[in-house]
Amino acid sequence: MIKNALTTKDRTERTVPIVPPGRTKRTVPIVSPFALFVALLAVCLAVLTFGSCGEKAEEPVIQDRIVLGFSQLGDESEWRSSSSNDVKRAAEEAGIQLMFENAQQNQFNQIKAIRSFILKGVDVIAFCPIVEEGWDNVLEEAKAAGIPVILVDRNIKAETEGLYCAFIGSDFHGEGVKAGRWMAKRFAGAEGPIKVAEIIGTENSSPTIGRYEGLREVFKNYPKFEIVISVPGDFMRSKGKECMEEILEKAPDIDILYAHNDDTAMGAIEVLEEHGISPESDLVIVSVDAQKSGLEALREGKINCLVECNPYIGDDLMDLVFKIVSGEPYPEMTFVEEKVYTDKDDFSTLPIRP
Ligand code: GYE
Repeated sequence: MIKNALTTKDRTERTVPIVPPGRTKRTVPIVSPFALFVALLAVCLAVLTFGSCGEKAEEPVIQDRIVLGFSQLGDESEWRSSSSNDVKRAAEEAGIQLMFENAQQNQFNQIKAIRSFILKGVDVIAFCPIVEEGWDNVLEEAKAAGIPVILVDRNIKAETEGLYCAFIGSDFHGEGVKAGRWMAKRFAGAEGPIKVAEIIGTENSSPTIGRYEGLREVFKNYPKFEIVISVPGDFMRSKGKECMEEILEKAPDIDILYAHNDDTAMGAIEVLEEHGISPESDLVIVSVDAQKSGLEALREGKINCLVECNPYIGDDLMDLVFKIVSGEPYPEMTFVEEKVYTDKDDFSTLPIRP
């Protein structure tokens, strides 16, 4: 169970008793504490300034929708675009006012965005932490301001507990395990050594750590697999190309390419083809995500196994936001459902990705 959850006291302090009717219109207006404070201050100042002249102070502006500050970590992959689009769609459909900031793959920008959400007095902050460490200070600030924080997609390592109230995303370790198990099955009759090259994602990020460790956990039981090279691809197609060039130079004789996401796999496939190596027959390729390009490559026989990572968590996130704001019980950990798609599947059953 989650260790960093806000205490019940923290949560109830933020409680606003509303029942969202149809999720589009509130019967009771929600007022951000900070907005209310600023509005009241403005009224007091107006009364002090104009009171003696007998003029009426202006009504405070009351925010009648829940305000969610969302810090997206960047734009590095197809998965990320799907995630951003889904959050925007779900917020609109739920009638939640979304303040969306894109950090362009920079932790400092994310911290800046979170600070700006705190200053604006949003009701809830959600963010996809680019790396696991370095969030304690800014999350302490959110906590001091009484603003609940939800981790979306990636996880963090915090030094103190109670810095966020919920997590919603994937089981990255489980994804690594699924990839390893599939490899073990595919190479069940084969003699070792079976040489694996790995293109990892962003260093020190939770998906990279989970997918890296999950695979190695399975391989402990199958010593015939040998990870001969592991290079950082930052989840980007362009870096996937660079990684594949490096792999071909340092370890040309591999049996399996394990890419931590579709974009790096696609970059690698491009390079393999440029070098006259067939992704269909010369090696086995395993990737994570199962977004549009990955699924197309699976259909074309260029990828053999796709471990799904589900970016469509917008609706669950908005549900969580409603529950937290209205003081209802809510799940502290939500893991989304994910499958494995392989070259042996009936392709007509594969999901269609936008
Ligand atoms: O797998 C990758 C993206 O954090 C789960 O980040 C996400 C990962 C996803 O860039 O494509």
